[in-house]
Amino acid sequence: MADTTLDAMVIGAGVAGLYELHQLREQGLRVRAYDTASGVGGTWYWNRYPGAKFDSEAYIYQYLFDEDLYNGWSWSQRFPGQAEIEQWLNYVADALDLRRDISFNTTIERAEFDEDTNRWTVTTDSGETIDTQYLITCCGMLSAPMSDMFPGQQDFAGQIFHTARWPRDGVDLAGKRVGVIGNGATGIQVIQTIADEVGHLDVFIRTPQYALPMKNPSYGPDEVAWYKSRLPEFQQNLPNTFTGFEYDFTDAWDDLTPEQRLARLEDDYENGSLKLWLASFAELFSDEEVSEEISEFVRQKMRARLQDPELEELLIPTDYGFGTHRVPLETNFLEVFHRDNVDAVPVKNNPITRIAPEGIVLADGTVYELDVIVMATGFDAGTGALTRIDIRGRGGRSLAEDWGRDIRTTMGLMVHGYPNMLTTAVPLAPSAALCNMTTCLQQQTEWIADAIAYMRAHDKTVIEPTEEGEEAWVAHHDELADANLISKTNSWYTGSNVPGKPRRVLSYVGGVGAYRAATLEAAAAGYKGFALS
Ligand code: NA7
Repeated sequence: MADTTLDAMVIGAGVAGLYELHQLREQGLRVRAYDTASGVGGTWYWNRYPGAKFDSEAYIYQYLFDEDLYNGWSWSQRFPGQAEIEQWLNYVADALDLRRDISFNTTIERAEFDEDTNRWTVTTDSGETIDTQYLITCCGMLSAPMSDMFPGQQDFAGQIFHTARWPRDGVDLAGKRVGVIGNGATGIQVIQTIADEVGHLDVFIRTPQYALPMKNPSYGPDEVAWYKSRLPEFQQNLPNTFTGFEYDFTDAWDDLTPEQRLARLEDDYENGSLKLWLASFAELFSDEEVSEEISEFVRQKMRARLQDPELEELLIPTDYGFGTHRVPLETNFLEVFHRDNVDAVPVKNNPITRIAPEGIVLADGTVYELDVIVMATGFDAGTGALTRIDIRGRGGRSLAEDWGRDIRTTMGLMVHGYPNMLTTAVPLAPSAALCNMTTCLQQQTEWIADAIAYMRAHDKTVIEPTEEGEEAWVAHHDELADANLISKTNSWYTGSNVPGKPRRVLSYVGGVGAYRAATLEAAAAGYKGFALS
């Protein structure tokens, strides 16, 4: 006998998990969410490193389904920081009275589908067993940290932290010798924030990043009233744009003169947001020449800020196109390297080989002596959160083994062989890459809630994508992905940051609006591509 019997179990109490729990409870299901964390927030619970903040405008990184919920919270900035975002998700949990149906401090270790009962048996780290009809994973796209990376890490005599496991009480960096490994979106936020405070900062750089300066005005009553008045527009617009942001591609590159193109790029750059990336020219992702022109536009901006040939060589990308992996927004990130207490350490040709008790060791034997090491080394994106759970589908098949061979899903919503397991923020749906995460997660959780409502209304108990349905989606995904320049660049977007991970563009690149239409069409056709029984 299981300790707990549910209709639906939700793993994760972040943006997706909270909303899924709410929707299924509204349907009258016995539903409960579980989370390793001691509070709600998911990504915004874990990523409390110095400088963590939005790159999406706060007013669109929102739940859109309830006007009162939207209007009941007011943001202090265009791109607020982690503390405020975590407070907002706590506000949501309280406003929807979700906490009573969440088990915190609980890690899911195993989930096994029983083909006789058509139900899942789930085991937690405290030994609790849960018997549930539906298993709904809301574990986040970027939640499995790449933290165990270098030989000798355990023997480091100082303190070592992955950014996604930053201590709640913070870390005293004042006057310390600090090393940061990684300069992705996370590393950049850390580096620009702590440079002032530390004694000395070594930044270990393997791949430089295109940097776009963020404009982050504070919001008073006027700005808050302005964005709140736009809710109907956002409800209409966000689910249908290419990336789930408020802006979209409007002009074709070939329709404009070179002067008009430049004016457009300047305009988008001056916006101080991700607009240059997500709403300048769609050809950025498909046409090598356009990609190179826009990349060069950004490089020039970076050169003008650096004005130092050595730093330009080290910090300005030349071997991949702008926007073919995550573009970070930054504030004085490049200028940090002009400071006397900051050094950029190139590690592409002279890689980090191990961590010694005194610091970081490079291939040529150089040792960087450090008090604190910050690992801004990223995540096993899309798959890691689920492959770190022992998930067993039909015939005992293992999701970790299946995805270890080939990463396949049906619209990122289900996986063939795993009946009644519904997924969010997994590969082959728009997730984190080219997507405002809340837009995508709302759409996915709503699709799942609707599917369950449909099943109940039609007296069905089991849903599973057919093999052919999955094959068709994977083929469609790959066709778009292979034509996209993202497929040529190494990053978590293609899974290349995890040794041995099968390479595939993880996120769907056909556009948020097109994805949404495809999922809704499948549902409207009686769940085409899925078998219901
Ligand atoms: P990312 O974007 O995966 O960045 C990880 C960084 O860590 C990146 O600069 C890597 O360099 C670097 N890295 C990883 N391993 C090493 C080794 N062995 N040596 C040197 N440098 C290394 O993770 P983030 O946390 O910044 O961002 C993840 C997402 O969170 C982001 O895209 C947003 O959507 C939010 P590399 O590029 O591999 O050469």
